[in-house]
Amino acid sequence: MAITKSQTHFPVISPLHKEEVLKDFKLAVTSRHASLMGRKEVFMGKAKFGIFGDGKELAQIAMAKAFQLGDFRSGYYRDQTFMMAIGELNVQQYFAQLYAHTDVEADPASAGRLMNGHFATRSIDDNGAWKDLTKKYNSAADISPTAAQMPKLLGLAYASKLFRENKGLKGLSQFSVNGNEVAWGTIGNASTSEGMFFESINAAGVLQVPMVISVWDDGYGISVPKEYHTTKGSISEVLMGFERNENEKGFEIIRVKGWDYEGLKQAFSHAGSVARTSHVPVLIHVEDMTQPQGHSTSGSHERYKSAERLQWEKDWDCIAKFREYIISSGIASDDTLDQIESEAKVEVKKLKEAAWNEFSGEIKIEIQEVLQLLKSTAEKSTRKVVLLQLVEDLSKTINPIRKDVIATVRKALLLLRFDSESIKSELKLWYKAQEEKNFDRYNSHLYSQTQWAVDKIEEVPVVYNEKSAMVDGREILQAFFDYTLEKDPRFFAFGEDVGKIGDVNQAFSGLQAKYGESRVSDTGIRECTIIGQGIGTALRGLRPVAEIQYLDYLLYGLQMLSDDLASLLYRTKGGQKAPLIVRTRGHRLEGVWHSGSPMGMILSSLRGMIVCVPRDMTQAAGMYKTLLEADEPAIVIECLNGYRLKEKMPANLGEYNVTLGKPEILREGKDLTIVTYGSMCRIVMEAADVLDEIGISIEVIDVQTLLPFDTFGIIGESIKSTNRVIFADEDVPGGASAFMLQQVIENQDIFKSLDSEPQTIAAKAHRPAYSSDGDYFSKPSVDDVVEKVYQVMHESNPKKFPAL
Ligand SMILES: Cc1ncc(C[n+]2csc(CCOP(=O)(O)OP(=O)(O)O)c2C)c(N)n1
Ligand SMILES: [Mg+2]
Repeated sequence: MAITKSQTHFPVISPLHKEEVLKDFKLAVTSRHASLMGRKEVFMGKAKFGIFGDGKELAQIAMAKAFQLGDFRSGYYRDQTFMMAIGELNVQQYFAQLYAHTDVEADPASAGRLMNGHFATRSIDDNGAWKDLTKKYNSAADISPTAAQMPKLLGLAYASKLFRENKGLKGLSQFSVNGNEVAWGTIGNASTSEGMFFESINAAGVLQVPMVISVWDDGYGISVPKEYHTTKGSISEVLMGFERNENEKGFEIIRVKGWDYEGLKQAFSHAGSVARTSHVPVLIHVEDMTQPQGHSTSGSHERYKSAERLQWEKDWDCIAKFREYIISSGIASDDTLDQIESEAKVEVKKLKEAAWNEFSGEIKIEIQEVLQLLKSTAEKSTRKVVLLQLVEDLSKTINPIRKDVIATVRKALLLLRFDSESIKSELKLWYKAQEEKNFDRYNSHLYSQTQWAVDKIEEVPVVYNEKSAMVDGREILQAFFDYTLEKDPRFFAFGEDVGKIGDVNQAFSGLQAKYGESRVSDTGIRECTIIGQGIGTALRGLRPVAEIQYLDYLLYGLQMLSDDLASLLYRTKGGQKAPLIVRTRGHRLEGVWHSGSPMGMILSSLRGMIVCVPRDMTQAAGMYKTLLEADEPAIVIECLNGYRLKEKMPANLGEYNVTLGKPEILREGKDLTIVTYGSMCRIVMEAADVLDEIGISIEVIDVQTLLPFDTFGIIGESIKSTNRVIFADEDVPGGASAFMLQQVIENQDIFKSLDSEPQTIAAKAHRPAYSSDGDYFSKPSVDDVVEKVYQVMHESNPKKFPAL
């Protein structure tokens, strides 16, 4: 299919068309004035930073016309006009986000948690239940890293394919109407240089999904012109090899100008129908866009654009061109357009002020309360003079924010430390109430707060009977996945080698043949978009298990997990969820890239996710069960060396679960507690036998999950009876072993119970060397554990345990 060349068409002007054009003009100028005033607000100090959608208005109005109920957008910070056009953002909300108003009503996208230009719709209600997404215009929740909207865009589109092809999903009417939904992406021209853009484009071409990706091409990425970003300076040129033809599937590629109102409408309408009806991905390269105010409030574009370029941007500004078009086609006069524009400007100003008044009004009330309290406290206190000084300072603050209020109270409480409780109790009470409110405003929703939180899932213990045979660990997983595929049509799994051979360790063996490709499938080698595919499908009500073949390769997908998935619930303040389960295997096999245990990396980057570290496949299956009943995103790290080890087949497979956050005592002992997880459990248990023979009794605890971490206080209780503790794992020193130590020391009140210094056992700081000797000299062995425990016992009783 040839590239559609952009040209201005002059349709017959009906009253209806005229009305539509003038409505579009009104929206374009409304959005433009919001951008212009937004920048001023930042320069006046009322907001910290601003990035705006000026210069991109027309294309977004055209995109909104093709966008239908049930569709999804996954885009970036320029899309304000689109969001306004679909009715999911009004001007007041736009300014509320700019000011960081923490009220969900005021800023439904992020409740003030994200800088402006980060859009989202709310797909779950306050109880965490899904809304009917087919009756809504949907936008995924934006994130700042360039091109990071792409991987989940693929997943949003892939969900439509599953809804169309998997007959078992037909009953899920609140998520899809026969897979008719299109996923619409937007991206800046410079951001197309990112690897994840190309990975997503390729995957969409392979999968043939209804994804329309529009490139807003304004010729720059901040100060860098497109010649430095893109081969031949044109992304549509570069992607021509992806174009479909009569014999081969691929992309529909369209090129259009950002100022061409009729051309844009035609392009988006065509793209929408191709994607919707035939599930063909479409790329729309929108050229000749401008940035009237430059990139953002961080700088001015006069620094890097020539006078000619700046003049060109004025001449080819899409609103100026739209105006010319309206006048030359006889739709309206200059005066009429002036009139519309000045009305729009007045309206924007009014709504901006309303947003400011609501935002600052809340804080003003808090200030009044604090001033009153401080004054009355000062009257009773010996620190009257300094307290009244605080009163004066706070009342004089220009554009005060919440920090000014709370910092004043905290200073006052420090000053009041010698005053009696009765003098300061009112102030303290007020502060405590604010702490709760501020927790909700700034710190809530890292994890689910609803009935689908993992800690709300009731425990069902594993049961064995006389028929329970000893089988390979992988057979337990296979039986569990079989059971779940049968039972839950929303459940599906995909990844490298997951389909035909049922994963490299065969936990899905035979299941593609049994349930079909829409349930168990192979993907290309593309970890980043495997995660995106999982996020996007989970955002649309499905229950994906996305497989990363080896834990060491999680790094390729980690960015999406960290930036997007782990922060989703938090950054929307409970407005969206994506209960994706990432399945992977690690800890021990062979060598530098197949035996890693980068748990510290995971713990630091994936707060917001559940981190499960099952010691065997029975525990793993129980954890999957819990996760599938809950709605929290999770990663499950199976033991790479455990698939062929024998385990007893549970009699209630698919029913029993594992309570997450609850460690299990694997062996009772009285001298020392060892806290560990995963493959290290077996090593520590072996060491326990050796130690037993020399008269040292150790208690072994498997934490089972690192996030959440021992919410039952089981480790602390154990230490209170053994009085000694070692935290052992096979991450680098200072990794997850240090995390476990910190969690127990800070949360379980053990300091006074300790008779010996708490210790950690970890791997060497480098990655493990190859082969069995490499493992022995890199990772903690039974001997290492024995010696470390012995050393602790020697220090406490050198007579009984002489130095080795
Ligand atoms: C991964 C990443 N690197 C760098 C940045 C900083 N950054 C923000 S916007 C931007 C330029 C993007 O240009 P383009 O994609 O053309 O979009 P435009 O702003 O021009 O619409 C850069 C480098 C970022 N947000 N994310
Ligand atoms: Mg650009």
